[in-house]
Amino acid sequence: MASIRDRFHGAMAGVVVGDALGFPLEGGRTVPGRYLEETVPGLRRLDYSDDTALTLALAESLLQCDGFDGADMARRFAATWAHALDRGYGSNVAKVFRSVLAGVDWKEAAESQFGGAGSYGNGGAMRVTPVALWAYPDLEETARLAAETATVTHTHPVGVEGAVIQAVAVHYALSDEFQPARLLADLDERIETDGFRAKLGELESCLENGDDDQARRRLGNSVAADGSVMTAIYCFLVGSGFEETIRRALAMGGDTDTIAAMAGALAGARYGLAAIPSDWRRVEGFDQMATLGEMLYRRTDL
Ligand code: R7I
Ligand code: MG
Repeated sequence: MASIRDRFHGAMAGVVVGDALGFPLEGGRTVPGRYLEETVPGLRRLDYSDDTALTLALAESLLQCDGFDGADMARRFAATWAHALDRGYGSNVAKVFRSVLAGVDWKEAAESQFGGAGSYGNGGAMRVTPVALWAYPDLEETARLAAETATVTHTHPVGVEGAVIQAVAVHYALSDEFQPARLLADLDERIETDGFRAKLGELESCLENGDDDQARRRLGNSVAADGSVMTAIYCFLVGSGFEETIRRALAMGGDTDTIAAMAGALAGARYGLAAIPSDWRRVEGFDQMATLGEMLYRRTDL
């Protein structure tokens, strides 16, 4: 089994590998034949998208501020967005960043999204991996901090819960003796929104038959948190290694980069950095993400 240190590195690197391999496919319905075997090796660059850009910013904020500081995190997110606008950001989240840069209080900026409903997009979940590492091995701190970091842009209960579920799943994936049943039992106790409650039931039946087409239909492949977080968890739980998890996630279509980024975090946390194929390591930001994994590891007592 990979060491816990290697799994910290793997969780962070898994985000960027899934994200960068999925980015060219985002919104597509199917993966072109031999995508990983032929298309990817021929691509000159494999850039990361907003998923990794904000994961980096979130990790740096936690490390610099020694914990959650909403104003600092909001400023870093907004600066990251402004620095490279073409990384495929969600269509509405840019409004939050513009408001923050214009001096609006960070809480107000996020709360006013969608007429005050807040965003239920998967943006809070896609960037949450460093939270699980930061708080490890404290599970309840992981869940609490995940919710806090989500509210910097996503205040809708589904957007917040998506971040909590993904962080809790990374936490379980990091544990020495990972048992899927323990993760599912935890989620069964923890989930509060109707959307995720329904998806947890679907996840359990999808896991019984392992049919990816059915999983795509029943769990979703959209930018909504409750249309993608359980899909990533499904890919991780049915996949039997890092590579297989990513292949399944890429084949889900739709919000491919985010589903693969979340599934990659889980598979990286479980199988470690050493399990990531070497030709996938040339993605932009790979070393930076692995280094942040090391920095997050060093501040734990493990
Ligand atoms: O959640 P967010 O950061 O976007 C994440 C996804 C990832 O795949 C990224 O890689 C990127 O491609 O987008 O961005 P938001 O703009 O907050 O939410 C994404 C989308 O979800 C919005 O543009 C809306 O279409 C939808 N959405 C909502 N629609 C109606 N009412 C989110 N919340 C609402 C809502 O309350
Ligand atoms: Mg995406």
